Amino acid sequence: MFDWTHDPHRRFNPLTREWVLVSPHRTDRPWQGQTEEKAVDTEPAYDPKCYLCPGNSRAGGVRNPAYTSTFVFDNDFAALKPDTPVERFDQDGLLQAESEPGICRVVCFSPRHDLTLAGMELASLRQVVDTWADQYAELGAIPWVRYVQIFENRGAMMGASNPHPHGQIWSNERVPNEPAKETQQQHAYTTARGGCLLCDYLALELRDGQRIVCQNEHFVALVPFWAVWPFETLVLPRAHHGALTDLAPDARDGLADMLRRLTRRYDQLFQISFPYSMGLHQRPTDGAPYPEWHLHAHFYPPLLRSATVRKFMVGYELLGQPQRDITPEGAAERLRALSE
Ligand code: H2U
Ligand code: ZN
Repeated sequence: MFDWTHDPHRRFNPLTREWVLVSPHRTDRPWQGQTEEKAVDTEPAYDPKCYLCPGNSRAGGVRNPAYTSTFVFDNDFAALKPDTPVERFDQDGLLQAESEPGICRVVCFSPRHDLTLAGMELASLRQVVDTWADQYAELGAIPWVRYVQIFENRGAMMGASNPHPHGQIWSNERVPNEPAKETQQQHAYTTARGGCLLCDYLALELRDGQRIVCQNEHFVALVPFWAVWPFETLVLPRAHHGALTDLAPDARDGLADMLRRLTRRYDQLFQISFPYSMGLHQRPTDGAPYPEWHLHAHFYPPLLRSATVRKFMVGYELLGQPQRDITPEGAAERLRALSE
């Protein structure tokens, strides 16, 4: 008899059409490989050497204002530039390249150097949500900007350059790979079956319950059935909204509350300020309506079994397909057991 909690199997991600291998029987295998340094989290409220703290100078000499809530500025080392000249290259369809204009910004979540999303007050988190919504609207309104990617790299393990609470926004002319796959898949689902892929998925998860982590009136956090990272989560609005700008004030409060509750749970899992990459996926901003698009946030944390042992995406993951040991249901159960 096949046992889903023990026997190897693969699961389908309907947002990307990709499969993930699940090998639950391996969860107890020994680990003698690399361990991470356990981060010591004693940051001052203000760091005179931090390039994100209020009033300090950034690389290149610009001085930050004495900001008191959120603060947005153009990235001094932007990966994309708005005035990139238009160029295209195509050799036999095998060598293709095209110029890519874009705008990159940095968003400081708080003037306090020592805070994280988990430690911020609800009202300040709501400011972050409003700032993201305003940036999505402002950048998305630029005629050539077709996609606005809001994200946060949290923790040195994820490549964050600074503990000061901040995220980034990259907006560019062509929809990047991940949201392009999701656009295609949500559209195909609506065309074939009517309804919305993520509305239907959320209804199913709420009936089932075993992958739900926490919920409030407006948002639900769950470990998706097809999660790749051990403690990956998906944050979904209960109502069908395609972008942050569609959220009414009470739903924005709901998102702020969900971010706080989820990150507080994460911090308790291994008793450290939990590293992750998180980002919002919203409808493209090329002017088409995208009625099938359902706003959501992905959290991709790298840690596997403790503060010092991380999941590597190597070998079979790189060459074959992603693989996980602990089941999504087991991960959800552990996250659910923690307090907020
Ligand atoms: P990360 O921690 O996710 O790398 O984000 C910090 C960003 O801040 C990074 O993209 C930018 C870097 O380019 N930055 C500035 O814009 N100005 C500075 O003075 C230093 C860092
Ligand atoms: Zn700082």
